[in-house]
Amino acid sequence: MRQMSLFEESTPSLPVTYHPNFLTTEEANNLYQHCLQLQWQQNHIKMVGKILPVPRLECIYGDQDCDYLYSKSVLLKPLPWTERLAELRDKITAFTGYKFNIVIGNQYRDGQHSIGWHADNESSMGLNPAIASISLGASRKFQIKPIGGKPTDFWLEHGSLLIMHPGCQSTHLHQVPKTKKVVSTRINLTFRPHIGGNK
Ligand SMILES: O=C(O)CCC(=O)C(=O)O
Repeated sequence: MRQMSLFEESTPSLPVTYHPNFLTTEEANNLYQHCLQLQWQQNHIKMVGKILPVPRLECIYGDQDCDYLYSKSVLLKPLPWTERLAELRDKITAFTGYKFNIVIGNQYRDGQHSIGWHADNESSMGLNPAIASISLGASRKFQIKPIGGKPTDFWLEHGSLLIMHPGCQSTHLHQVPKTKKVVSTRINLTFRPHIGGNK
């Protein structure tokens, strides 16, 4: 297993590392085609007394009994790992040393698809989870900031891996903002641990 230094290939003050060529272009192209066939769903979220569509499509694959509830209103129930997703999970574990039980997919079909400022701090992932994020398709701006601080921007490219290391979700928020620019589809896969329960 390859040992990584925490801030390799990234901004030294942030608890993330960015690996732009984690997958070759051919691997990324093939994986993108596979991901288009996954079971994407339009979920709805309860916010300020309203039920609103989540501004992106989502899917989840993973181990049995690893249901994932976020924002106290969206419950994702994993389908069994596909062979390709399980292979990718194992490749990321071999690279990082981190283990994962689920992968949540986000599909951003245009610039209005987005995810707002948040931390992935659901207790079902345990304390201080590491989250590994693969990007496929169009590049989108990803922003991360210390809570109460200023954002740093990354352009997450086709075939890249961004790792949010343990502690990141307690100290930092991140988002993929909307954009008025014309952008084609981007798929994001976040590999996460799961310790049971869905709270
Ligand atoms: O699409 C991305 O790069 C970020 C996804 C994300 O923030 C999340 O799933 O919590």
